[in-house]
Amino acid sequence: MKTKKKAISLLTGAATLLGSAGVVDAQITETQTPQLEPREEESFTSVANVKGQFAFDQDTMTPPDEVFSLFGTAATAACAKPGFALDKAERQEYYVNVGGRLKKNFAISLDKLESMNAKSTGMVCTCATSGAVAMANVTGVPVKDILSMTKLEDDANAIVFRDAQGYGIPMPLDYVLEKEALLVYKVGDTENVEGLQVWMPDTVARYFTRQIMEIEVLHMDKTPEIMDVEPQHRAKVSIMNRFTKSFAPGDEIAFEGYADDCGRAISNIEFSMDNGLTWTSCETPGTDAQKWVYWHFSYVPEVAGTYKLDVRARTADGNVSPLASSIVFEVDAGMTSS
Ligand SMILES: Nc1nc2c(c(=O)[nH]1)N[C@H]1C(S)=C(S)[C@@H](COP(=O)(O)O)O[C@H]1N2
Ligand SMILES: [Mo]
Repeated sequence: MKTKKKAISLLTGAATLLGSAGVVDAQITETQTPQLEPREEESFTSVANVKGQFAFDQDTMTPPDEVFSLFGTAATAACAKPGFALDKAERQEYYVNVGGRLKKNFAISLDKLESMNAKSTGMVCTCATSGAVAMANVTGVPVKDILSMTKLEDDANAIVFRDAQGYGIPMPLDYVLEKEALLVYKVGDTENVEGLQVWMPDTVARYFTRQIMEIEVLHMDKTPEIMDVEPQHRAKVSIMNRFTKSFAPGDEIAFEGYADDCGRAISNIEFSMDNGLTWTSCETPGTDAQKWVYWHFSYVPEVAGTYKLDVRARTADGNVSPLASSIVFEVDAGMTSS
């Protein structure tokens, strides 16, 4: 899978239509275009009811090194501070303080955590304020197992995972236990270079504190509410291709990308090649809502031209992506089909 960092160059036309949505995170949202926005008449070769070969899976994973840096780029600087890798000595000294509304405060080392019963599971990490999503098989210790090392005070109703700078957002304690939040030290087969990160299903990345130094169990007057993805990032969809050359008429072009709705099942991936006038809807039956949908769509252009493919997702509960993902590609008659 290619990174999404090189995304923009092909799509400079899209950026001007974004309005305020583009400000937060230019690199990623530039590949997503609002659907109902009036557009200038552009000279794209229009194909109504585009036909192609569709397939999907839920096992495609983000390469671990991209998971660690996915959101820590300039693109999402507004939302995530870049982390840093621990060296060997720092890893050996790494420990987490666990305290707050507990009968007994304690500290636990990374070594000790790695020797406990581990749980591995496929999970999505989705940014609330951009199109970024990572899908990984993560390994860690359930937060529940850490807390069971002591007793909680009766009034405990919230929990926060903080880094050394104090970054962390309180969550309802029940929620974290019910979602089986994990203190993750391994992503795929790779040691988490930043130490510990909290991951949990159905929850946006801002809760996934990296380089956890402290876990505090809290009593709050009002139990905090869990934030969802921003409305324009519901039913998130992204095209992962980065084309560097033209195609020839008759070439099969294999598009691919992901779709995710933060814990809600995706039911269809939809494609348009006439600027959203007609959509070809492909069903994704039986999807696991805790994993992204990784889709493939192959299309064979018959004539030369400049084309634009728009992709959007539909959820089982009837939501359609407010932002389609778009890619422009050239089919050049001078090229010979490969
Ligand atoms: N320590 C720490 N963890 C953090 C953040 C942060 O600023 N500091 N940002 C959160 C947000 S908003 C996102 S999108 C993800 C980014 O994760 P990554 O940079 O490791 O890919 O980290 C989350 N965890
Ligand atoms: Mo984020």
